[in-house]
Parts: sequence; C-alpha cells; structure tokens
Amino acid sequence: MTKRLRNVLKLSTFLSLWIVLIRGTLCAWGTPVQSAEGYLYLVSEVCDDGFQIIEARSSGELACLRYFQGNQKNYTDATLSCSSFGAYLASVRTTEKLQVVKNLVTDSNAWIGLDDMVTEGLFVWSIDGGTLTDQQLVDNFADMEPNDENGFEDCVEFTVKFQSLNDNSCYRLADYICEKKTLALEN
Ligand SMILES: [Ca+2]
Ligand SMILES: [Ca+2]
Repeated sequence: MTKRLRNVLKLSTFLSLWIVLIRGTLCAWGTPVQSAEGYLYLVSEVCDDGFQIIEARSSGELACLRYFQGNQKNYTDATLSCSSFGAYLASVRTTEKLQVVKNLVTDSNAWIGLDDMVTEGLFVWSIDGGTLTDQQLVDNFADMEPNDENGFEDCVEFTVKFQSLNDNSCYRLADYICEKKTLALEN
C-alpha cells in the first residue's frame, strides 16, 4: 500500500467516525451505530425516573424535568415529592424555560421552586439557593406580581391563566414540576 493511499484511508476512517458520532448524537441517543471500528453506543437515559430532558438553546442549559399532574400538593409537600426523586422544584429563570413550562402545564397551576418564605421579598431558587434577579422577575412574572397579597403569598407557581409566574399561598394545593441534573453520558 502506498503512503498516499494509507493517508487517504486514515483520513476517511477519521471522517466517517466523526460523521457517525455526530449523527448518533443528533438523532439516535441509545441506538448502537456501526462504524469501521465496531459499534458505538450512545446512552439514551440522560434523565431517569420518568424525567424528560430539555435544552434552552440560548443559554445552553440542560435539565431534566418532570411534571406531576393530578396529585396536587402544597408547596412543602411538592418539595418533598421532588426530593424523593433526588430533585428540586424546577427553576424558571429564562423566557425559554418559561416556554417549556407553558408547553408542559396546560390545565392547572403548578408550583415551581422559588419562594420568599425566609425573608419577605427575597425570592430564592430552590435548586441552588440563588436569588431572583430583576431581569428574571420582569421576564417571567405576570404584571404586578409578585404582590404578596394579604401578606400571605410566599411561594411561586406557574399560572395557566396568565401564562407566567405568580406568588401565591404556600398552603394551596397545586400540580408541580420537579427538576434534576442530567446524568453523565457514557459510551
Ligand atoms: Ca411574600
Ligand atoms: Ca400574587
């Protein structure tokens, strides 16, 4: 075999491997893909326990979400339910994530993980303890919310009626959305 032919073969093997990898990544999580070197396996279960993967393209955020519908709970019990899956009530910091929630929640309001139970007016994200920024508030809350109506609203829900976030009484019963990190990919 000539040196030139060997180089061409090396290059074509290298390129075909990348094409297979890229195609597999885009289209076929979990499907074994045949390559010149054998089979490559891409693991599909990046979210377990019935959670679904979502990706916010502008921020690159990847998360596993699960919408719990029909077994309504107060905020604390919803938090405990998420915790039993190693998850937290979901964060909704971007308009893209809010759009994901809009698509998931169509019938009844749902708790997300944001509250000002500890210090009135200081809203804290359950998933990492970060605080609500002014921009996040403007982007994702309904007009005039959060309003702490009657001094009794410390927990945040997605409202179907307003298609945005609102603070409400933590004791109300609602559906809820849990979130956890994606699992590490293996091959
Ligand atoms: Ca409040
Ligand atoms: Ca309110």
